[in-house]
Amino acid sequence: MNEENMKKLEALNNPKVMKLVKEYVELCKPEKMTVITDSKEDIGHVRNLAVTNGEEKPLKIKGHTIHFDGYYDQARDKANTKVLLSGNLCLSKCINCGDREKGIKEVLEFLDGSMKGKEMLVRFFCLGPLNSKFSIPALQITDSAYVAHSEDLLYRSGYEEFKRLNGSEDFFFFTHSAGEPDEKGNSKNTDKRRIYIDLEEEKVLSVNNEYAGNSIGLKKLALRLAISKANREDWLCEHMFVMGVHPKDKDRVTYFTGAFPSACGKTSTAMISGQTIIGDDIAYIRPGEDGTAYAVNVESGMFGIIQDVNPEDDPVIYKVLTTPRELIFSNVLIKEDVPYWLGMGKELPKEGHNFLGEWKEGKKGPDEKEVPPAHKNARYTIRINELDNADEKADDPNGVSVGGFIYGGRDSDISVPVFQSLSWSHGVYVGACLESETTYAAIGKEGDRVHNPMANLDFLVIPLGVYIQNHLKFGESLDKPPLIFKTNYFLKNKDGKFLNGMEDKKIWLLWMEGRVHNEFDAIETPIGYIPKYEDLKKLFEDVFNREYTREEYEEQFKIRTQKLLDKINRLENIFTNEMDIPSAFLKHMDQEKERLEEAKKKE
Ligand code: GTP
Ligand code: SPV
Ligand code: MN
Repeated sequence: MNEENMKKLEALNNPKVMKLVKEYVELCKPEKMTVITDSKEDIGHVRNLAVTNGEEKPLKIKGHTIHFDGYYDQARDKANTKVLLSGNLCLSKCINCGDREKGIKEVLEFLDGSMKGKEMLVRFFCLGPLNSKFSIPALQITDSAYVAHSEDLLYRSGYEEFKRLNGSEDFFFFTHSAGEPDEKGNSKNTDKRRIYIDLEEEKVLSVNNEYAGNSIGLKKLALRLAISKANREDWLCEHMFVMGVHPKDKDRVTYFTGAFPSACGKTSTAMISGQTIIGDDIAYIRPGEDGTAYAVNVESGMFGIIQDVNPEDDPVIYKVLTTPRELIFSNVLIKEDVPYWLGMGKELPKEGHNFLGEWKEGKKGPDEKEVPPAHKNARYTIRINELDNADEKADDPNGVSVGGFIYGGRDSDISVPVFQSLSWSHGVYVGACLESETTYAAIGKEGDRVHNPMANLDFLVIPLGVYIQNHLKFGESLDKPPLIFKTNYFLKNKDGKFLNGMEDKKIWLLWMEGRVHNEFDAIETPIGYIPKYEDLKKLFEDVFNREYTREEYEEQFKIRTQKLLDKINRLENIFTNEMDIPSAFLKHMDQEKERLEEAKKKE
């Protein structure tokens, strides 16, 4: 450790930081170690290192770079992500747990010498706005300049925040190593990829991977630690966007948060034209002094899905991706320093460079599968405060008062495009019963319908029953809890065609906003309140100047009674195998079943 680095660490006056850094330098054996403060020079060093060490390459547009993850490292690895618990405990059927002692021993062995010949970066960040009751300081050690650079785009710098800690041990800690590189520079030993979460010491150890969802401590790894912290401290930590909804010709903004499973619509919703974005992935939510819920974006940037971003469907994002700014593309196709991706609205080149390496049409990967030009889970990384549609309260340490929660998933044949729950506790039931088809954002089969409570299943580290109880309690503690809505953008007709266009979600959003202000009547159905045809017709006319027909409405908003009953049956099987499911939740399930059976008799 040279003098300059030592000084930077000493200035923090934090024995735990000092101890951890020394411990992991000794274990990982990097060639060099650099402590990065919040200064422009230090952060610039990380950005340059990512290019000089080959993890990123500059592209044609100023500030844009490309990073490729390894062929087998294109999504979150659920199987090798485990919550470590002492004494063979299991939290829930749906949570991947492992023995703590064995797990730590295993991952420390993989980390031993993992940074040989590389530069270890020591980073300080703040989860949530600076100097706020929401904020959680986080220490990240990594040998990947791409990971550290991504974190500079995605999170608030926290070296100064660590000084304010005054030596406290209360921070999250993440160690990551990409491990030994292969000939392309990617993690070689993906069979030894591990992401182990230690709730006891609030740390996560991650090795032999680069894909952001596995490597970036502050993203989904911190989400898991924060869910445990929120459980202890009575607030909520959710896989949610935070956005401002701005109704036309009205001088007001209403804030919404929305939970959708990975690749199911958070970014697409938060970036709808005419609205403002605070965050697109993770929110901390606490009760405010005025009796409403307050939310902040944990992050300050976006790691967004690029597939299907085109000038017609996502004009706001498309412009961001095609103008100069600091931006990292990952796993798209590159030809002559220009990026191409699936669904971008123009023809893609037949050859170029992608996550396989040199690629041309028809080429097969090491698994003998034909390789598409760009990966479905290809993404872009940007800062939110540079966007024209960034909300003015994006960094407000108090957060924003939330008018509504939205839950949504990929559901081709059951749920209506939008409805409002009957009450807070019924809304918790609706969120906890969310089902969605699996996507390319996690390794494994796509398109399987799975139960994904609050879109947070992959990140749960507390028993499902406790998680649901916390939501019930949270709403009860508020004078004015957010209204809870459910959306479904993915309803299809018999021929497999989507019943709604991409932009239709704007109408659902404006309807929900109006409901928060008591501006629309609604129809009570067995599942909750659905919009009246007349209100949607007017909204479609006002916003898109398009006719929304009664036939469209009837096909989209019919209550599919039998399918809903089948769904309850599926979920009953899951919930009876879980411990401590709150009785209020089970009562909603029984009551909804009764209402649906009644309705069925009348059909
Ligand atoms: P993570 O970043 O993985 O947490 O996901 P996200 O929830 O932010 O996903 P995102 O909004 O980026 O959704 C990605 C995919 O959903 C894209 O492939 C979109 O084309 C598709 N999508 C979003 N909105 C709609 C919609 O209204 N209709 C249809 N059919 N597809 C949509
Ligand atoms: C998700 O998978 O939900 C994402 C991308 O937002 S990441 O968690 O970074 O893999
Ligand atoms: Mn996500």
